[in-house]
Amino acid sequence: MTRLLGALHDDADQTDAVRDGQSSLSRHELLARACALAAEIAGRPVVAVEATPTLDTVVTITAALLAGVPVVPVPPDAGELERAHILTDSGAELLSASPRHGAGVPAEPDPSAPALILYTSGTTGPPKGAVISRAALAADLDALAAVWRWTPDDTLVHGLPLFHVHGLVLGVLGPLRIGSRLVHTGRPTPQAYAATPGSIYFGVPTVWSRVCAAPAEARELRSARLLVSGSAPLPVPVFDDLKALTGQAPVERYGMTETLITVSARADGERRPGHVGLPVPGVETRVVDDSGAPAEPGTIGHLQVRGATLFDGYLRTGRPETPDGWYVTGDVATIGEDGWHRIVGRASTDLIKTGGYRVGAGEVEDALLLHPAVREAAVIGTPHPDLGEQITAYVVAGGPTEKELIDFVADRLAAHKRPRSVHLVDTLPRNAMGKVQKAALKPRSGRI
Ligand code: MCA
Ligand code: AMP
Repeated sequence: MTRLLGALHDDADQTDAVRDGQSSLSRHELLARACALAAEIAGRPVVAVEATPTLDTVVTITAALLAGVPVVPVPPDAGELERAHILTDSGAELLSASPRHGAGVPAEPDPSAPALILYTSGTTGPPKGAVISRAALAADLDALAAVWRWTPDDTLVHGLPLFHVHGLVLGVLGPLRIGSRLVHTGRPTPQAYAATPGSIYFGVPTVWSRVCAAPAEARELRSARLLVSGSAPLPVPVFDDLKALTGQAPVERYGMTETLITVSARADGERRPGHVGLPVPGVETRVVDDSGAPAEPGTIGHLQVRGATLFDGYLRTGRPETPDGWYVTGDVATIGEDGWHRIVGRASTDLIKTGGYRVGAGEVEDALLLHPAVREAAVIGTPHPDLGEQITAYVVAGGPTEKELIDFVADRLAAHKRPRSVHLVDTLPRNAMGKVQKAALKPRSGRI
């Protein structure tokens, strides 16, 4: 399909192609509104969009993609520090949608052109802008369409945020390329999913865990075709409960902002608890040992990926990769004899996954250190029954309470980057070189 959002240009209209809690748009209406806005923004170097979970966001991002203008979705709850960083670093102008009427469909931009700049956390420093090309988006969505047998007959239901790969690329651009309907529920609650008929439902493990905790709502999903889980490890008990309550096992898939979705279970194949499946078409994977040599099947090592879905690189710094073009994911995994992948964990303790959000420990530490009374800070992920991991901070400070420090971070960074708990301590454990020993904090979590 030559156009990135191919189905949007189909003659066959759908009266409610995209719907949120309040209203809906047909394909023709979405295309007309987006073309009008595209005519206004064409030629700008890069635009930013306040990515609220609304149809306006869908229209604005669609317009930028039609115009070939790279778009930066900004988390609506980003605190002042994070927002300023994203806008300054990308040089993007924040768009407010006020389209005129009656513009034609612009010419399709080159597939190699950048489509999205998604800000994502590293282990240290502020988030980096990952540049994702139109070709990578198209390759990934086509691969998932094949693997999940995702067609125009499907109705996708989800309530995920529109500023990450999961909710935006799969959750909005997927339907606009493939032609399925999309219903966005605003928030991904069990009640909203149960009340919204559909054939495919997307969720992060926290969403599925909450669905299982609401059995009446879970049973409403029995008529779905696919329940897809990703963005973080799906605990085996949640896999089992979901299967028991809905009559079907979830389809797990694995990915990253930098690589898009690279490994998945098939719609018509096995679904194995604790495993994320096989590489999708166009993607190669391998597991290597500490020396970089390929690991034996079933052996734990470092997961690397290569192929058509990789990002172009971070803004200004490019794409880190091995000399033969493999992207080092930072995830520790096994690939069995039969090719099935199991994600074991992350190589670094400084990337935390909380509710499916990726949070860099360094970014939260830097925010805490801006507080005049904070002398030292160490942030780690600790197990949380609902969120997978929670953000836990150990802080050496004279004066502020735990709540003051949580609120201090919340003012500066997105809400999910707030520590859930702050332990005020006299000193942080350090090695002879003066480096904080985070491993020494982990076992003592909650007891300092
Ligand atoms: C949160 N709250 C707090 C604190 N933290 N209150 C006090 N102190 C804190 N430290 C508040 C929240 O503001 C909220 O309040 C309430 O507690 C509940 O918060 P929470 O438990 O976090 O639940 P939630 O707000 O319902 O969010 C859970 C969620 C959310 C819906 C699962 O985490 C989510 O949308 N996750 C999706 C992330 C995602 O899309 N990741 C994809 C990345 P109030 O209720 O008043 O607001 S892309 C990716 O990973 C790759 C490519 C892939 O593979 O997909
Ligand atoms: P992000 O860039 O926010 O997309 O986060 C990517 C990270 O999420 C990966 O490097 C993994 O650590 C984690 N992740 C994504 N999907 C899965 C999954 N199905 N199972 C385990 N971890 C996952």
